[in-house]
Amino acid sequence: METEQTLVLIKPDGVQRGLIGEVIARYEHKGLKIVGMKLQQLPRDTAETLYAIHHGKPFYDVLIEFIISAPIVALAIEGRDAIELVRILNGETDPRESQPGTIRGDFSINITHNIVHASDSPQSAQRELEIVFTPEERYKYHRMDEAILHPSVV
Ligand code: FUP
Repeated sequence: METEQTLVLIKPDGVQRGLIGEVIARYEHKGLKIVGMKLQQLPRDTAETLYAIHHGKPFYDVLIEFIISAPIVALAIEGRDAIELVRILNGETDPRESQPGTIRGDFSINITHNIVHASDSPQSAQRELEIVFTPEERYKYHRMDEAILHPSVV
């Protein structure tokens, strides 16, 4: 178990459907720590940098137009195994394959409008966090429940 940070974007559909609080609560209630957060309409060049890996794929243009169409909420999330835990909480990329209880399984039915983005590896987390957040925008603090969440290390 390693303490990691990961980038989450609550996509325009999550913001426009009033799901910001619901989505953030899922991560907070799990025991993960929000260390950075901002509402921002992504400039096109930032969106293209974030999704560079998908450039040239059939869904790329639709994905870019969608992600810049309204504000997103960017979250820097920290915790033990945060990268994997956040992706489990999010569910499968295609909401039709996502289990109930996951964010995508509970709130979406369309692969483009799938509510959330999350980094998929330590390398992509570092790259994506640095695109969206300056170092000063990621804060250090303790949650009051850390001793209960992680009893073995206290
Ligand atoms: P994820 O890591 O779950 O966000 O998924 P990907 O990085 O593979 O895909 C990024 C986004 O591209 C998805 F959130 C939605 C979109 N996408 C499609 O529209 N169609 C596809 O077949 C795959 C991805």
